[in-house]
Amino acid sequence: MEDLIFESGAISTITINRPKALNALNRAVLEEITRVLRDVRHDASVRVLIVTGAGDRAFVAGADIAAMADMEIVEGLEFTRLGHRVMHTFEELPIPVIAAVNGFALGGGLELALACDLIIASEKARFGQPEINLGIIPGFGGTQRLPHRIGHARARELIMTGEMFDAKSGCEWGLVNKVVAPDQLIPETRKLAEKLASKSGFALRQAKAALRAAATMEEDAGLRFEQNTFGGLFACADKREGMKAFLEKREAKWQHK
Ligand code: DAK
Repeated sequence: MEDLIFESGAISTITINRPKALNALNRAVLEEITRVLRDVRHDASVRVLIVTGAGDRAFVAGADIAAMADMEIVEGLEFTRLGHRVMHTFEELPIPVIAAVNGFALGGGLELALACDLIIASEKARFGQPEINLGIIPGFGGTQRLPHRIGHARARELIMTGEMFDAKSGCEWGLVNKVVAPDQLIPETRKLAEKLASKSGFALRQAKAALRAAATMEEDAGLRFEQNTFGGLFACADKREGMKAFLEKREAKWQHK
């Protein structure tokens, strides 16, 4: 599909490719992402996933306003459910997902970045939830994930005013992991992806699950989840290898299990 480019490998990349519409998400793109994520989920050779936008202007400027303009309630509900499923699938992928934000990440674009584990942003990136200016509210999870990530006060202000913010502010607020020069975005993102790919994939998977519990569970349940997950790792090959390699002063050779 032309609107989505998928480059497969140990470090795989999804590029939303509708630069003329600033990579806005329509139903076809969301369905194609769903299909690609299903393949990624079942391909053990994929260790890290990068998500980015084509061109130099936008990561994703939101859900496709032209497509939403004529939707009635039933289509609107189906569209928001499809978007929610896609964001949820990113969160539930057993591998780390990095958003490489090259430009506008607005509405559904910010929501997509929020569903990723890490965000590297170009100095040119601009973020925001401008839905209020269209007479709607964020519909792909922003009202829940944004306050979890940057706190209620800022999220309320951003969602109620619809104002944009830059990458530096995103970094100061704990949304963005690193801000880089535009020409360094992909090299820096790949460097981070390679670092992650060098770890035990199995331990990373458990770390992601436990970190997710911090957002979805009460603290007591989350702490129990961590104990059980931590305990379970002691039955696994990579735990034995990691500790043995440390004691033998050599690099670990991970089996990812
Ligand atoms: N959808 C469709 N096309 C878009 C678009 C979008 N979100 N954003 C930009 N484009 C298109 C523009 O229409 C224009 O197309 P042409 O006129 O050239 O054909 C082209 O991209 C270039 O945009 P501009 O000419 O506007 O470029 P500027 O540099 O002047 O401005 C901008 C860039 C990013 C500031 C501006 O394009 C803009 O404000 N875009 C809209 C951003 C926005 O509002 N994003 C949030 C979208 S709403 C729900 C389901 C989902 C959602 C909510 C509810 N339910 C069903 C309940 C999620 C909603 C959203 O994400």
